[in-house]
Amino acid sequence: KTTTKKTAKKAVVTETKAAPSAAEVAEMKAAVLRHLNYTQARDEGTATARDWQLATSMAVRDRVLDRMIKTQEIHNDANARRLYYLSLEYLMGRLLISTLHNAGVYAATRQALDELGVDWEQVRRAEDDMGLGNGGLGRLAACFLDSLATLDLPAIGYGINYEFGLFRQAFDENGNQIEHPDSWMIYGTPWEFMHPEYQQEVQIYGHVENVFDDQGNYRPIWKCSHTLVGVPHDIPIPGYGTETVNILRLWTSRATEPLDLNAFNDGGYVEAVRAKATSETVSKVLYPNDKTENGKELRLVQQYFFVACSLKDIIRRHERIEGNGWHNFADKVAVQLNDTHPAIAVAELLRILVDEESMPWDDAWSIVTKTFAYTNHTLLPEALEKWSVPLFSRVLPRHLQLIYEVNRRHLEEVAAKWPGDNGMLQLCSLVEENGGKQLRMANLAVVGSHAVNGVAALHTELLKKDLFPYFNSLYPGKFRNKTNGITPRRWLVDCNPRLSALITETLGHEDWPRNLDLLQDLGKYADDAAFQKKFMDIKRANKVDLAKLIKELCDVEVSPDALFDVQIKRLHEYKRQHLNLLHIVALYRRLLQNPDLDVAPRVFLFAAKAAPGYDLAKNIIRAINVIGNRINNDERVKGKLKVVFLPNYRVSLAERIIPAADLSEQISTAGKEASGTGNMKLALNGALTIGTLDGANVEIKEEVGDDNIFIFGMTVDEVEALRASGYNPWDVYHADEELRAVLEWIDSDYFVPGEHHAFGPLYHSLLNGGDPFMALADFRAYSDAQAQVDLAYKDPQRWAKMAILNTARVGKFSSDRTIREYAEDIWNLPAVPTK
Ligand code: B1N
Repeated sequence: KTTTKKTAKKAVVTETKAAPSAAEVAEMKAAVLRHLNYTQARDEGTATARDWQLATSMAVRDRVLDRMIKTQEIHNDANARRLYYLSLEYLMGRLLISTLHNAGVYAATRQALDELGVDWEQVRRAEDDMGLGNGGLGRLAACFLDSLATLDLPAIGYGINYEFGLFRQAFDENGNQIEHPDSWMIYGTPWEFMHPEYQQEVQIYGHVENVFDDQGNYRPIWKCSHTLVGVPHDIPIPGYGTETVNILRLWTSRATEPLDLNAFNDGGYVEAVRAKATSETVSKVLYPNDKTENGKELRLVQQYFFVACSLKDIIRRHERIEGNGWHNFADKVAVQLNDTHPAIAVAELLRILVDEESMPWDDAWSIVTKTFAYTNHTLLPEALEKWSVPLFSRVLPRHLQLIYEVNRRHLEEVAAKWPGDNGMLQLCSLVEENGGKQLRMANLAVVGSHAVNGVAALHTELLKKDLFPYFNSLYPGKFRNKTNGITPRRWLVDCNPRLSALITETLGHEDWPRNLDLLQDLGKYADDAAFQKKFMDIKRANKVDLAKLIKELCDVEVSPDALFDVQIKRLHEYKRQHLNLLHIVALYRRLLQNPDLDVAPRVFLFAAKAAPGYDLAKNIIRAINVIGNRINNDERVKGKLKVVFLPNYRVSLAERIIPAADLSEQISTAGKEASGTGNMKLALNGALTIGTLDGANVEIKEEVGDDNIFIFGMTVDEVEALRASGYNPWDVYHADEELRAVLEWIDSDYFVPGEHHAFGPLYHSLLNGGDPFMALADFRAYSDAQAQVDLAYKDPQRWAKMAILNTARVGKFSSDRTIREYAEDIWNLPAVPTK
């Protein structure tokens, strides 16, 4: 047990906000102490960091709750149109700091804790991340919630309250990834409120019978065999600089009460409890797969469970105000599908309207398509969800029938547009017939929505041209672009207080976190030596902090004067962490051959989780760990090169790395990264991008200008052309002597003495495996671009100017801009002021 009373001097605090009033501070102090005493049952003398963290969280929570209740009242009274965001993932991270900032009590609370003698750093660190997502898709949902509330848009997020979020990552002594369960809520969380009064029952499994109803009509009836109960847990989502507090509603699965009485009477009490426990597994654990094969029954049950609970909740809310008001349902309800994970909602709403409300098909279908819109997040074929028909018909037999009927009507339209074209029918069908029959959820989502969007300009073009050309001509205008964004609150105000204070001081106002385009004005100071010094001193201070963390976590010493070169994102072949590694090994080799080589000292930082079943990704993690370790301990490189793999990448770790980054690695194979959002966070914090023309990198280049970014490698067209001409990685291997040496070195037992071909899987994927993501084809261009980076870094004025211009020019990538575009172009959603 650690107590957190501070012994040493006061920490130096850079505050963004004007100093709080004494009354505010006193009020906060009292609130924290009250919760410490009466919620945590502690006194100041015995309180742990966790006690203080909880007491502080609850003190600020109280304020937010008042506003949340008021916001909901205003939305209900105004009968406001609402946006419902359906997502299987929300990567919220920690909530204390963001809530303090958004509620406007950050400074007062910091001072209150200071006066209480509590170490803020320990309090901050005591909070577990809420890690209910895999990566970019889940974090995007979290940024969107922040922007929706900040823009006073009435919105509710729906998802699953996973008991276990994304696994915690550790490394074993051989550098291999080990997964540990993330039991983030084992001791409860201050941010969630259970609402049993709004629980929903959901039917599942069973079969369909055809029976006569009481009007003498023959109709299919779904006889379900299982019932699940969803209990909502609400998390308040306060906007920044507004009184609006929206809600994130996450469902926990429970069995129906009471226990199965037949089993109980038969002496099957334990069996009945077991069945209850099975129902409760539905919300147990987040699938840790980012774009790899899913297809598991439990995953389908999760999807249906949360979609069915959410739709019932939406309908309940609508009926409470409107009575039986289907006529204006689509006027009041907009539902956004975050990828195809909630696409079953299309069939579920149709089922409710047709089966339960006995609505004519065409009327029902019109409500469905007016209600839904779908965001596509990837073109990778392995990530496009498909459900085997036999599995689907067991879990959702009635939905299967309805989807077949949707398909029958849809294919009539297709046949009318392309008469006699069987190939077109096959492409457009909701059912894939090759191999075992499978339902194509992306096709269902496209057909069942009025708008479909990609997440960056390039991605949307490829969506229209390569993935869905036939749907694009069948439905002109349905496809739109909505370039992703990030919330500047978490990704600048909260995570980089030093830079935030400098920006506020320089611009002379605090409007920029709500209007990020105002950062443009910093451009004036890009050449100003005094400003450059302040900007780079802040970068250095952030690097000092990160260096301490690296020492703590990895026991590696790094110099804050070295170039911090970071690649932080999920581990996936298309993101090409292995291209980065090949270049590191080439640099190492150059340094061994010429110890006096004039290169700026560099620290290569990685952080990434691999899906537990993705063996090649895990082999790459091991290679980076092992090779890094060898390099770090080789005296001959004289500290010019360090390689660090920070364990357990997550939102709160990103918040430590990003403010300290000099260089941002965005090196995916062109055409494969739909957007990326880490690229935006890093640029906003003054890191320069080295990247391919992929995803949102293209738009970052447009914004910051060609002189302030390092672009290299093949374009989408060049990638396609090379593939079409028959790409053979052995050709590159034979033509590039250095690359050949690097690959053979990696495959030797130099890095793992005594173990042959420790990185065989990596070596073989790059050569005999055909190098599917063309790392070798881009190697030389990448290495040349890295040489340009080295040159630029050796010119501190030039680097400072470039870094400042990055921060100044990426205002476009605020998620406020993204959400405004969705609200205007897709949701038709007016703001409802709460002040
Ligand atoms: O979504 C992000 C984009 O910025 C990234 O480029 C994109 O890779 C990411 C199946 C996914 N696409 N698809 C997923 C996640 C979980 C899962 O089970 C697919 N994630 C993305 C935000 O648009």
